[in-house]
Amino acid sequence: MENLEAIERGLLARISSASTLEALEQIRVAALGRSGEVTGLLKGLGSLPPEERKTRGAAVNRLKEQIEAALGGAKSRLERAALDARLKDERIDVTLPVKAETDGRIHPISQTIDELVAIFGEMGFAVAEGPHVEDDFYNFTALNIPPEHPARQEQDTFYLLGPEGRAVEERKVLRTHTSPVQIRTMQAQKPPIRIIVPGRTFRSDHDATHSPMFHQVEGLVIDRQVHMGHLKGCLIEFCRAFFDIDDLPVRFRPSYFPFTEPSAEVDIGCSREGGGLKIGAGADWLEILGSGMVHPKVLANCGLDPAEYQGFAFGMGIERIAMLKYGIPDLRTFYESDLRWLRHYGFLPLDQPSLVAGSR
Ligand code: 2NL
Repeated sequence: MENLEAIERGLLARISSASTLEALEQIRVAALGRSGEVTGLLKGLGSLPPEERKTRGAAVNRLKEQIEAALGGAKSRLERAALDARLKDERIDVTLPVKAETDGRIHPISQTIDELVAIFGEMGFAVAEGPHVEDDFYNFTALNIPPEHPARQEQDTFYLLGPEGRAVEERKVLRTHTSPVQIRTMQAQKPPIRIIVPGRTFRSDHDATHSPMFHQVEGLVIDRQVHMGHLKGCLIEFCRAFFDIDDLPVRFRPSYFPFTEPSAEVDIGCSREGGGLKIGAGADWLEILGSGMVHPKVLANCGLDPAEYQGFAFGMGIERIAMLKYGIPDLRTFYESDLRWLRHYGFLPLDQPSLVAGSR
């Protein structure tokens, strides 16, 4: 009969010298597997007389438990060692400075949108987006834009070709402003609503100061008891944050839009001495955005009761405010994909906009 102590000594020695999990697994199979050494001892018990089987059985089972415990211990030891090796191997130095010299640049339009999101986000606005191809209803009718309004003319708006003889109300248009997204939001959500909508817009216009595709940001606030004071406070705060000038003069001038009543255009102070334009205090004014209290008819068109809810809205061109802030002289250069232009006017990925950093 085999010497159990010798078997145990042999197996324990092999287990403690196993240097990989794979080697350990081979030892386990050789000892406890279907045709393993210890398994063989257990199988052999059946042919022993009852008395001997009892004492021998207890000893073989003790051996089996010893080996299992030793295998478990060795497995933990090897796993820990493997983890330590990986941690050492894959260690990264998080204190290394980031690699800032990259050829990639953030386009000024993207940067400006990120800045708008940072500023209005801090004021509690969410960002909303919607389709570029719109129904006449969302782009014009819901906004109280009458059927004969010049903006609806073929020469100003891109109409999509559709089935022959499609009724005027069913015509699809490339949205001429981002307002349809606000209409959709008012239909879908209950007030209070505080959103900004940055995005592409399209008008059939192409010259030195107009591009057929350009970007707008509009804002919408709807709640009970919203008034012109909220509009003014919000937009003064925005202008000062965006241009990073704490005492920037801001002026509200009466205006007209079909979708707001009353309406106001917003100007900021500037000076034009010596040919150059400088934003800040000065003798001149520069128009930068349009705004107003949402027209009661627009609220009603969206299913809101104007006696219960009011709100204000505003809109501005992103190219225009980006050109003013970053001194970009020509609108057309935004879309030329000129890498030298992008290297000059673009932003590094690490120029993260934030409100405190003057959104720069
Ligand atoms: C401008 C002026 C403006 C709005 C946009 C708006 C949207 C809804 C309801 C009421 Cl859904 N108003 N938008 C209001 C006033 C001015 O934009 O000069 N944009 C470039």
